[in-house]
Amino acid sequence: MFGPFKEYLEKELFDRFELQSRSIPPGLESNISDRGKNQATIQSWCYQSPELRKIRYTYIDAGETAQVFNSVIYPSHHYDVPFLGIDFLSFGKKKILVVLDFQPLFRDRAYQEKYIEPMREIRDRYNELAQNLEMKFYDANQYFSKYLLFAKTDPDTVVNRLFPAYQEYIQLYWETLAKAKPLTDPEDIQRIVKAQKDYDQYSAERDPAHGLFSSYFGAKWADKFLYEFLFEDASPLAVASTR
Ligand code: BLA
Repeated sequence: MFGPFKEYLEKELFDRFELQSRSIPPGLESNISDRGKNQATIQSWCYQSPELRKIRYTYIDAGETAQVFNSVIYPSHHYDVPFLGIDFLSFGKKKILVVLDFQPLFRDRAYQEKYIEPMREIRDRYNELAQNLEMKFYDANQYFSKYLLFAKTDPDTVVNRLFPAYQEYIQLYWETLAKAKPLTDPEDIQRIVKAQKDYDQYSAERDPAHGLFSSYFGAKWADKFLYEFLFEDASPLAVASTR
């Protein structure tokens, strides 16, 4: 269902950046859960470039039961540019949830003007994908922008509306990155290091995918995948022990 989205992102990345592979801890690159006819595979890819310190994406293919495409792009610590966050999920073809955003590191007016306002024009042309749904796991005011695409939708809309919207957001993201001025003051850079780490901690603690990963691959693998790959700058501490 989301194959063309993954291929588009991949081609863009390879055409535009000098990518180097970034290692994924052994055993986490892929996994297969074989429960008779409900086979599920998960596969992940990870790269870096001078501008982007971590580019990761994951595809879960459980046939008709579940299709998931998830990605986060982390800019270098020399840029205060938001993360590009992608989370597209389809369960049994009936329940399709899509989230796409420039995930802000900071929430002040100047940051908002610079990095979030430019999304507005695109968002306004894809109203049906911006449904203002309530968030149950995350706080919409933490690491989400006010122009995120967040929708419960159907396969036709995925092809005819989400795909063009996705391409426009990604193009805007590359433009944003190209325009960004690298930070040079070590204090400014440290502020980004901290903000990106806080995002990993927040995300690891709340990720609604833990249950999904556990059900296919077991809780131990799920914890490892979250804390050693997806959000590797988070420390497991409290949360892992309560699971
Ligand atoms: C929700 N994301 C979800 C859900 C799952 C995932 C299972 C719950 C769906 C439901 O309501 O049943 C899946 N999350 C994943 C997977 C990975 C993951 C497979 O991290 C990793 C491989 N989530 C993100 C990113 C964004 C994001 C980058 O990982 C930003 C675009 C958003 N996912 C997001 C939001 C929800 C969600 C906003 C709804 C959560 C809520 O209601 O609070």
